[in-house]
Amino acid sequence: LRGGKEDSRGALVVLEGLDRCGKTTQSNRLVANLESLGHSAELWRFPDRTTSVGQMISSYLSNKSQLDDHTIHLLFSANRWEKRSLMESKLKSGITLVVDRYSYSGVAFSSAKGLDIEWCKAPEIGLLAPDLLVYLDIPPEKAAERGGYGGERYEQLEFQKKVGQNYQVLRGPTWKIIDACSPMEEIEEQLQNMALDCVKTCQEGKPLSCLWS
Ligand code: DGP
Ligand code: NA
Ligand code: NA
Repeated sequence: LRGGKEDSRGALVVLEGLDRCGKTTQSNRLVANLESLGHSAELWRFPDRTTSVGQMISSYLSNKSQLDDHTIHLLFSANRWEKRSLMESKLKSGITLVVDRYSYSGVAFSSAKGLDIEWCKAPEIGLLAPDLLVYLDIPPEKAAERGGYGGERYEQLEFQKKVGQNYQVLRGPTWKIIDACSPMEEIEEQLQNMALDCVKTCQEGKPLSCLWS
């Protein structure tokens, strides 16, 4: 059957936000909810620490290695590029991908160190653009109160404040904002409704596009 649901693609759904905004919990729930409604869905996250590039990133984040700010920026980007073709083939096979962090983290975190924002965006050009980008909005002070940070390199209030400002600079009209201080069940429901709309649009033939669009 051509032109029907059988050959429709999956949606690329990205969740962004400060550390401790609840992204990881919500992306897990979203995948479970989509699957229980009969959609094929997978949870992805960046950085993907399982690859060799990902292991360099993980070592840097846990302060076991030091790297120049530009170098680590390009490694984070390379980590997304090494998954790009798999990402495209999964989407084309009809699987919806729920991605915990993506290029927007790349730019917001690296530019918080003072790197030029356009320079930060450049290596992300050509990666797949999300069909839905959800920002879980939390004041940095509130995020810091949530059981404390885990002690990785960027998990400090002053740094997270800068990251939050950079997300504001990046924010475009297509971003969907959810108040991350709402009850968890409400966030889950809002996110599910947004994702279901998006999955439908993709099934109906919305083409894949690339960053930065
Ligand atoms: P997570 O595994 O989601 O806790 O992410 C690890 C940390 O790395 C978190 O503080 C956010 C940050 N991060 C994620 N992606 C990027 C990126 O592309 N570039 C930079 N500089 N930092 C990132
Ligand atoms: Na973290
Ligand atoms: Na996370």
